[in-house]
Amino acid sequence: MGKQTFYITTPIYYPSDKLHIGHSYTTVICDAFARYHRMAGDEVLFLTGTDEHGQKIQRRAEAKGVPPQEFVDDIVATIKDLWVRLNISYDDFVRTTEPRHHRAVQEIFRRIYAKGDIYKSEYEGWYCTPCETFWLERQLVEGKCPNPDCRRPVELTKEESYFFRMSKYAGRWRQFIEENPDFIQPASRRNEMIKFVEQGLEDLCISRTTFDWGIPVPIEEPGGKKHVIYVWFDALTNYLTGCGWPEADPAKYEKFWPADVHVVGKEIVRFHTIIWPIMLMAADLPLPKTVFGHGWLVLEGEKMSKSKGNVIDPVILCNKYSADALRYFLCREVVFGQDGSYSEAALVSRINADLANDLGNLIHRTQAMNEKYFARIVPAAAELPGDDPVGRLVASLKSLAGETVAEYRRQMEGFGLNEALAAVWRLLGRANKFIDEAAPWNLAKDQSPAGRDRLATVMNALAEVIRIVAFLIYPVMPVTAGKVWDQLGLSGRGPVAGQTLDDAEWGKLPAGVEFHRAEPLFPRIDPATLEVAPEATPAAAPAPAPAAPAELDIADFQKLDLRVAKVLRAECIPGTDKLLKLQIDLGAEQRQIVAGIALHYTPEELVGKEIVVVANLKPAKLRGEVSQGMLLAASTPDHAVLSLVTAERPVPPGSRVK
Ligand code: ME8
Repeated sequence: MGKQTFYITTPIYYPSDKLHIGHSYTTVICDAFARYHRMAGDEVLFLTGTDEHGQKIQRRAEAKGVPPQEFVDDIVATIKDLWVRLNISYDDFVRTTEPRHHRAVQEIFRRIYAKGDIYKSEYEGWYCTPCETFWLERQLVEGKCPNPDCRRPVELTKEESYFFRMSKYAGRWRQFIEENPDFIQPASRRNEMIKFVEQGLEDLCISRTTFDWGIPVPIEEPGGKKHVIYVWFDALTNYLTGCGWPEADPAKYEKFWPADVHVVGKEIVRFHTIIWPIMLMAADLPLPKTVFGHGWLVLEGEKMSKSKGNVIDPVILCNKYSADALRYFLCREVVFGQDGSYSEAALVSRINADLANDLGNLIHRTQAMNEKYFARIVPAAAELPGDDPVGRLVASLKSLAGETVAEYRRQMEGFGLNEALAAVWRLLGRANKFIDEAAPWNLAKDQSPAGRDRLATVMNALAEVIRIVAFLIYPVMPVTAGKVWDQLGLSGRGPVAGQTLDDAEWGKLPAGVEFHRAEPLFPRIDPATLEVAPEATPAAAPAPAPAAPAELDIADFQKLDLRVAKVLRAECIPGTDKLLKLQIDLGAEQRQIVAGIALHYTPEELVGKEIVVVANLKPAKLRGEVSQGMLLAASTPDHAVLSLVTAERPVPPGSRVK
């Protein structure tokens, strides 16, 4: 039998700004499913990308004074860098500005046009640029965008446009939804979509003439008028581009289309479950099997979003806690499909409880005992008599391990990611308890052959559980799984990434492997060190300015020794989310300063910058680090934006600022 295929996609994100942990959430989850399916033996296509056209991007580029292509190129580079940091194993990345994508979009447009389902008319209605969505007058809420997460002003739009005859397909859509109850998941979103269509399906405006940052409509216009294709019509087609449609790679298309699942946030389920399937119906192409609309990561009750400015930078969290810890948190904390809150305290508590304690301790304790009792070589299990209490404990652990693998597979096949992890953690909990119940330290006192057999069987069982757990955590924590694999002396069998899940079966631990000593996987984090106490807030952490600053004599001002300094190195300080430690060159000397700017700048961005520092400030200690000076930065009143004061032209480090 040939391999099964599995085609999974993320939304393609707008490169209008750097991405935040909401976007990382979707992408990490898709990565975990992609890795799971590869390990389960499927041939996987995992697609992500960027949605680069449209009025929103064009305006952002104009505001920055750069051509749109240059604008998106810069942001796409940061997005790809983020995916490297988070170990995202995508197989392809579609940028909608690529020629292969232009061909796909123009082809689907042509096909639907040839069928008579695209026609020209006049559009008059409302447009929300941040959401890139057309709205009817009756849909607006108090004259604003009805999207509850947006509610921004809409613009009256009147222009000649092409329309997609969606209304014609309402009946077919309804029939499809009834015949394919699993197409929209979770079920609650399905009901919402049915209700939406029941209110009446309008034809959709699919071209714009008032700006030009888009894919041209592939139809000769009488007066040479230029229409560009509506950005959602363009973006949705990426899922076909990514599998080689229409002519780039027909074999790939045959193999992978229709997609197994499009994973999207709940706010864009409507585009994916109404517009997209109808586009495919009209183009006579098969429909994807599932659209999964997950919930939002919320911060203090509000959706995290770029426009609200309440976003958390995943790069900072990766640097502080490791990509695996963040990935685990995102996959475990939120029930897939529902909203979930993000807080750093919750992340730290998951690291301490689940990773340092449950997982880390099991491995550490097992390794230490194995070293003590068997000189690091994992012993073979013995046949213990049926009534042996230790034998019974091992049998029960073995049976739970088997059930866990089965439950894990079932959950992963059905998008139950956090349930799958919960099952693994139940096994870890049981294994930790098993150590206390089997008490190897007592068994070790019995030096008879029967006593040695018992001890060997217990140590073998623990190593077996750890080996199986390495498989099961791999999709979510690939680096950690690799470390566990190596620690267990299994690197000779190839990397954990190349293993197949069929080997996650009790008894497949090779004989004679050496369980190595290693650094703790996840050192415990002291929650008390989480936030910087207000009195310790260092230089440049934005503080509200006094209402009326007192006037100074020039002599007072001259007391300040302001200097230009070049940043030589920068790094995060573990246990804080705001502080960075900088080594700076002041010309005559090098110094260390600590600055509260980690939420606004990554260490890498700072290196090489010529900043301005107060050089004659008394040294202070922050989080145990000496700070010899203070850097200057400007901040908006809401602290959302922080901007370093830098030297406008290159001057030698140490130059006086007057
Ligand atoms: O909508 N919680 O792009 P986008 C969870 N270009 N997920 C979140 C989130 C949050 N707080 N914030 C964002 C677009 N996301 C279109 C998509 S697809 C053909 C075109 C995730 O940059 C979630 O997956 O606004 C959401 O759907 C997506 O990012 C929106 O990204």
